[in-house]
Amino acid sequence: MSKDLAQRLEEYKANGFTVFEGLFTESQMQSWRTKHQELMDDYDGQTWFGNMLEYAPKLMWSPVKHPTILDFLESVMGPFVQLDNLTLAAFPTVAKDEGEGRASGWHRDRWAKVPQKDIYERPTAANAISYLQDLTTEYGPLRVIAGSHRQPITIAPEDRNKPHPDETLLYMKAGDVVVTHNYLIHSGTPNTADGLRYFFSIYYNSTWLKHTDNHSGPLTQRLLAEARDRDDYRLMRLLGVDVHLQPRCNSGFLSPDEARWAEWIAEDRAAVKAG
Ligand SMILES: O=C(O)CCC(=O)C(=O)O
Repeated sequence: MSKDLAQRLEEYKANGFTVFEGLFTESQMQSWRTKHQELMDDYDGQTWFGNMLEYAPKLMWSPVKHPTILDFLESVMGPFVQLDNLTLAAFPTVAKDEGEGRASGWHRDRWAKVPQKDIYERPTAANAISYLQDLTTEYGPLRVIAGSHRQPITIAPEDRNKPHPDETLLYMKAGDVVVTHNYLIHSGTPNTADGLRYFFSIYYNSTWLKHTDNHSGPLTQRLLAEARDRDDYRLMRLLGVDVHLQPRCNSGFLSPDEARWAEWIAEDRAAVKAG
């Protein structure tokens, strides 16, 4: 494991998130904004779109299989990473007196639970979130409660839209990607800027869970067939096919998990056919 990856892992275990700066390019982001505009036009102003891989495989496959994200996630979750859902959304502007000084809504993410005290567990899911504009005060920072992925913190319903005393505000730049642990408590901030606040979420979960997006569409299946042709098990897993699941999930568990994962990751890499 490279030093950088090991440091990130440590940071992620301690805080429940890590930020990769500048992972997506302006031209990628422009193509995603354009696609979002087309979808909004086609679907009566709808602003929230899941299943984006099927809607736009040519634009979306490259961020979903981004090696930096996948290498990190495999170090965190083991080689058991699938795409749960791919969401491109835009939060419209709200009036300043409605939005200022508020959180959009504190929550943990899909497939989480309230953690036990002081215990780090590997995530069952992880969100790779990016924004297609800089998050200024007006566009609304991401709020996180660092360390809440390993504390049984709860928030009363009446406080779920209020700033939290232990929050950290992340003013991410366009193209930065924050990878969060699904037990991490976080919230957006209402958008009081002039333009749409674009939110792009690549949500991964463990291959033994169900996935939320439908990976059976013809365009997604084409990506799966290409991965199969090359014996690219990592890319097949993303799309819901984990041919090693049974032996790897019944390995006896007498060697350290991370050492076993590293062996399996190396085996998967060696199996990929050039092409
Ligand atoms: O709006 C944001 O910045 C975060 C949104 C979010 O966490 C979510 O929709 O799960």
